[in-house]
Amino acid sequence: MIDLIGVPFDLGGPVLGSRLGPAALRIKGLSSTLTSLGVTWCASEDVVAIDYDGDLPLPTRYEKARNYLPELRRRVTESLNEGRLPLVMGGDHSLSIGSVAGALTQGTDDLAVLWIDAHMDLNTPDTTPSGNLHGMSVAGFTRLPTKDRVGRVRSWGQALTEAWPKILDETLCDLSLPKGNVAWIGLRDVDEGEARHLAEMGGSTAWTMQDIDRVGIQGVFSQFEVWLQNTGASRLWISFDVDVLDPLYAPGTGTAVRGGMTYREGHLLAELLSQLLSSEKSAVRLAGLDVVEVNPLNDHQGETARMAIEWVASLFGKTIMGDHLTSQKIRRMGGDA
Ligand SMILES: [Mn+2]
Repeated sequence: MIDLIGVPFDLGGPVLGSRLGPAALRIKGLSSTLTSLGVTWCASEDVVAIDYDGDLPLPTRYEKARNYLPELRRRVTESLNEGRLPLVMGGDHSLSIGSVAGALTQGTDDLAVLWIDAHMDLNTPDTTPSGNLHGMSVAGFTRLPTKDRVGRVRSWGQALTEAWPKILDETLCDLSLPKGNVAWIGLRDVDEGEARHLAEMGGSTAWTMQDIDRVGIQGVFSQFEVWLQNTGASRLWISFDVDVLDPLYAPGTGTAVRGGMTYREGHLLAELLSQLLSSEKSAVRLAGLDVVEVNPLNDHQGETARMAIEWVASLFGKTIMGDHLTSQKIRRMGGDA
């Protein structure tokens, strides 16, 4: 049973509109797609209300994030305690501080996070060029330390310096993900500070678009499987930012970067994950899933929301032939399946 948890919050990023992401995913048929795959689901109320118009200054945005993130952790925890699988619909990527915090309540060392994104989201208050929380999520749930003073020239510096530890303390309590348990796939827009931070992330590993160009998704995935096994993790949280796809396929997002995955590369990744996480040979199971940064205001006729739903369907086992057709085909070929 999947819990669909909506997070209509977009104040973690510079471009507003992903607050409409959960609505777009619902309208384009996320739940009916799950039903068609035989997956049962349970709709839950949105974690946060859209109780503001337009834009808000960064200090107010931090306060708003501080309010909703502990509530998201509570919802995800509740879902996992009930033995269900949380599917968190964003909203911007800052929500992962809350969703991963929820997964951490079930154990820390046995959890790994797969960050499928054009961006690392590994800035700390002293390295972020913009002050936007959606670029700091991984640094947040791994509790990466802030080393330097935040530059005084930045108007939001003081507010972020004060808000950041409060956000983390109130959302994560004393939990954090082991620094070696993060894998990135699809990177192509990395800040200087984030690249430096990777060296402090233990065995965490990043596969960029160049790696995908060189060895293909299949090659990257094989390396990821070895990495995952070496972490010793038995639960995988997948955080899927739609901007990992090229803007040709996913224009409806806030921080689109060209040179991304093709539609088929994205699907092959989902299909390989599906096989791994459902295989009897694998000890790793899916802990939960974020689908973030769908921004209907930048979209063309809902195609990004539709792409995200199709990606989720592949992750949950949809194949081109379908299991039924596949076994028919094997029988036709003389096999006895
Ligand atoms: Mn991103």
